Amino acid sequence: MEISTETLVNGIKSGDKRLLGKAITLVESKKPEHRIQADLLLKEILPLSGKSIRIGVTGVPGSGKSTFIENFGKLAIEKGKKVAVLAIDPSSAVNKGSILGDKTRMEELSREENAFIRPSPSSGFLGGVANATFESMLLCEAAGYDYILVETVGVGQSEILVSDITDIFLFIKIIGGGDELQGIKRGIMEMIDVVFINKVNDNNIREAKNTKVELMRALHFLPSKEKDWKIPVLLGSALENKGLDKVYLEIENFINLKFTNNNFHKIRQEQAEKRFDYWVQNYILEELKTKENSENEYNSHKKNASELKSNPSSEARLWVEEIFKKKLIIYCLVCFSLHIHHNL
Ligand SMILES: Nc1nc2c(ncn2[C@@H]2O[C@H](COP(=O)(O)OP(=O)(O)OP(=O)(O)O)[C@@H](O)[C@H]2O)c(=O)[nH]1
Ligand SMILES: [Mg+2]
Repeated sequence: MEISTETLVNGIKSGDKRLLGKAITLVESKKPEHRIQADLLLKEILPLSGKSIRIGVTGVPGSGKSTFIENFGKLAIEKGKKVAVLAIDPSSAVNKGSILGDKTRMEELSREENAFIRPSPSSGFLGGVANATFESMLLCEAAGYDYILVETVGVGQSEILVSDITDIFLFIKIIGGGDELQGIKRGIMEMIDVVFINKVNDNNIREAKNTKVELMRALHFLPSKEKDWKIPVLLGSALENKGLDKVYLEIENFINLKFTNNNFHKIRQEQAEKRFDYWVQNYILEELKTKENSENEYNSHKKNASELKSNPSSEARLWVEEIFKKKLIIYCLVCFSLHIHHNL
């Protein structure tokens, strides 16, 4: 990356979308030299970040997440907000394709001066993709975006990753279909703060209302994520711009309640702690593998696990214990030789 950190910082501060895009490319990069510059950049912009409302949007493929984000984004802009859109796409870690990037969606929103749209990182491991999205979020916040919408692309794990980096979680549901059919597991239901039943029109309003009753019944049995919050189930159409104002209002209500309950910053801190622990594990593994010259041992233990010769957890413990024993022996040898040297 030829662009200096200073240029990137100034570009972000002045709202230059091209430089914001370059900065995001930098934090997405896995090259060690890029990582060093990314850390410097993040250090500079961190004091300017944190002021946005981070909104996660989930729902089965085709439920209308992108359509929702596009029209909701336009609504927020009408209300004077700046809107950034990011995506988490762990499936691209496997197929290396960027789903959001391939589609010419959100065209109208992308033409707005106060909108910034970034397709999902095109490759990486699960946690890495989420981390890149989180850091991209910080950059967008420093650039003055008030609302950051994160679309989950792909199914399953992406919801957990998104809920770990956002303040509010929106579920775009289609009419009918059991929750199992919609791929919505109990664990994901527990993360939801607001539900929007999409694609509702005059012809299916009865069905939509039945879906609402069913869903409210299911939600009733779940523990409340936020004290005094009753998850609203709203009906509307993202495409026809119906009901989006109600979602806007409920988002405001939810965020205000989080502040009243003193949970807004508390939860962000907990999320940061979780990320910290995640990276500690990652970096320790990296260090052990590379610096302790134990990559071969690592691979051989891993092979034992993968060939089902032994239990993965026992095998992992064995490898770690071996490394620390080796370190202890070296330490004892050093101490011993210093001791002899001292006594001579
Ligand atoms: N009739 C109707 N169609 C809608 C509505 N909202 C979205 N759609 C259509 O549903 C299709 C899928 O919408 P998307 O917004 O791409 O859905 P998505 O959830 O982002 O899909 P993936 O990103 O592929 O998971 C598109 O053809 C939209 O035009 C709606 O309110 N009414
Ligand atoms: Mg989409």
